Amino acid sequence: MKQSFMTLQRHIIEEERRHPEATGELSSLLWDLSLATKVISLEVNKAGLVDILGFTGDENIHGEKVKKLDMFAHETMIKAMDHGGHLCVMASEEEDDIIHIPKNKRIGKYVLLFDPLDGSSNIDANVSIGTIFSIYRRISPNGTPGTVEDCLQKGVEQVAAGYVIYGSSTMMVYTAGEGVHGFTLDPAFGEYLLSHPNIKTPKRGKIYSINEGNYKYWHPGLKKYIKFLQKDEDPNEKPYSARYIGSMVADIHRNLLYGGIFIYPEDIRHPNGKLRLMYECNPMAFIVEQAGGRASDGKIRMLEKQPTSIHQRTPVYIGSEEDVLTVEKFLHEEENVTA
Ligand code: P6P
Repeated sequence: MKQSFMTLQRHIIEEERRHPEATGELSSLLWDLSLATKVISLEVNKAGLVDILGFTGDENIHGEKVKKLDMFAHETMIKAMDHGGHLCVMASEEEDDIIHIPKNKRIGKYVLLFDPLDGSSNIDANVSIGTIFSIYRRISPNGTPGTVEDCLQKGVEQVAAGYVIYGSSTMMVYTAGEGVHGFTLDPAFGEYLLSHPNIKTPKRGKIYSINEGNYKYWHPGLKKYIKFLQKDEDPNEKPYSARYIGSMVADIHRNLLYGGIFIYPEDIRHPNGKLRLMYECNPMAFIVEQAGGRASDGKIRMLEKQPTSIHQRTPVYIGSEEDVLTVEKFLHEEENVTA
């Protein structure tokens, strides 16, 4: 059935209409965000042409400094978001400290955390990468500058979260707590059009995504789980397929649509894994749960973890509900055995 011609803006307004108490601030915030991602998408999609377009190393044909793409994305997000009057504070993967709203700008009631360009090390290989964002209501007094505490709320307090994947097409996937919806950017006229309404992820998948190069560092329970997926013991059972792009947004987006599990575990070298809680795992967990999936650190529901620092890392097991429940069981049994 042909999708109705629904733009992201129209969709956000219709979602908002379902909440009479809504002031429209969240809608304008999401709208400003979508604008920033269109600018980033333009730059990401011409990155491969840098040498051809006359960029000489660190300067472009206008003599402007050519920035690393993730720094460009970081600065674009700040430029697009710091004057809309909807935010009291921001935090970015690219900035150690919290990012205050400029003094002469109105301070709003929301908090934005983001990874401006996750997976950017892949860009030279033309691999899909993405922007991830997470939005909270402030907890500090209205009208005052936002604080670190505003940025350290449990994931379950998020009011909206989403990602934009810059791949064969640019697509924004977001949730405001009422389902997950995907919009594909039509570059012809720069609109995000609803292409994946109300995304639901399969309860069990047939794909697992993990960097198997780290096998020797894994804990025994995880090793047993991966062998279980490879159906080592059951000659008649079809094994899961291994799919790992090495770009979190791309791996999770594929598993969201097809089903499956993405894992970046703790291991003997990194007790907290590699990925960040506040602007990678929590927003992805909100989205996956809203799509009927599950996300944890192997023990605790991801959205229930109490953050202690903006850039803290966490192990992450995320995707189809039954797959995540199964790996949690393997990890729990191993813990009991070794306890
Ligand atoms: P590894 C990309 O650098 C990233 O932050 C995520 O997007 C991705 O899932 C992960 O790291 C890949 O890490 O150690 O497997 O290369």
